[in-house]
Amino acid sequence: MAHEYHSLWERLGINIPRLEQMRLGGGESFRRVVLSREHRPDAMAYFDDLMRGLHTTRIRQLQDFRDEGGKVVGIFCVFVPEDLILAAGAVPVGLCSGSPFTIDSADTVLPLNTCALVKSAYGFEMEKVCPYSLVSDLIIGETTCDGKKKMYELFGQLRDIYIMEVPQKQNEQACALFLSELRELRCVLECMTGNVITAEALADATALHESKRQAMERIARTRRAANPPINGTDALLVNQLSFVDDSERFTARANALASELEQRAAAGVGAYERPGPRLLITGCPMALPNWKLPHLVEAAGAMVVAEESCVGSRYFEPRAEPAGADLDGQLEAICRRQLATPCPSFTPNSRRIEDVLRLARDFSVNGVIQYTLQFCHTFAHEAVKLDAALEQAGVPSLQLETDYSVRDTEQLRLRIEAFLETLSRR
Ligand code: BJ8
Repeated sequence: MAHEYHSLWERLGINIPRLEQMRLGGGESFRRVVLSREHRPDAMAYFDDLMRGLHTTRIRQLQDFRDEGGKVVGIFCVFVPEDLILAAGAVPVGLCSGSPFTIDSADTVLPLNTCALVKSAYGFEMEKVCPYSLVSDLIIGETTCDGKKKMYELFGQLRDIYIMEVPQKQNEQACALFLSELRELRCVLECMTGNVITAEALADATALHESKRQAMERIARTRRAANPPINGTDALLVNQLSFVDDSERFTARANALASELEQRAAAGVGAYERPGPRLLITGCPMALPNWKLPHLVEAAGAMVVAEESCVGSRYFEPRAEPAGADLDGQLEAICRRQLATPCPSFTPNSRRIEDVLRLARDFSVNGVIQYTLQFCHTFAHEAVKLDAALEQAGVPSLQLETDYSVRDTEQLRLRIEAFLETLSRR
């Protein structure tokens, strides 16, 4: 089937043998980790298809859009406002950074003590196996953690990348700085697309972005049920796919899924054969196809009921403040919404601790797992404070540091099982 996409991949300059190799392994893990689960909602069929067509049908849609004069913008981080991109008539897509497949290549260039997410992203560009990057007309990086920031400089030697400055604090000066970055990004987008971003177009795009995130929050809320109507891996998959799908279509499908989940929850239909301990995972973002931790946790008998992550609540919770009618007022509202993201590259970042405690309460969790990628200093340092806050609140927690490989699977499994054992004795 994939052969019919070879000419498209060739046109984009994709390293086809490597992509084929990656797709083989990826397809097998998708079947084993996601599709083999039982009691899945019917509405997941759409997201399964989207996943199957990640390198084929979705890329064709994006290239068709470009052939009609449209532009695609690749992003790595939730700080880059998707609504500003949409308002320029362009399509935002999340770039590849969640697979171990490209890490060996990245290791030949990047310092070894770099997190897996950064290595994976760089390796994808080196090997030319991320179709989303190759179909993008503009790539936007951002000044968040040092690992990403410095990797982008090397990425820039492979292809052009525009860097947006994200402040390190969340005060008024930071807002002024970020607002000026948004104004500059507006000009960059207008130049690239040839479209003027009007106040009306931006209001529509922000409304769409808001409804997309509301749909995701609606799905999340159903997981408060005693036996959640969707398992943790499926919920993560939907959040991951939100970064690559068409916003309007995704919103409609996410709302359809939410409706089914609400009905299932009302009828007491759960996704778990035997409901286990309820866990919240907090920490580094899990980009597609990183399902390593939720898979291990749920295979051990627990239920993942919430994610405090940029592929989770950090993405869909920050709300847009009421916007002024003019463009600058709207940009300011976007600025405040983005800066409300509890990202550990801010100092201080106490909002994240408050969020984790709130989510732990709202989702009645029995324990929290802090997920940190090896060599990620921002999350590792915050884990110390978060651990103390959880202990004070009487919420058991487990800190796990890992990467994208399977090397530590057995060790992780033992630690997760031991943690679940302590929860069962409480
Ligand atoms: S808004 S969390 S997506 S920066 S895991 S690359 S922090 S060394 S991802 Fe992030 Fe944006 Fe913040 Fe969210 Fe660095 Fe850590 Fe690697 Fe990380």
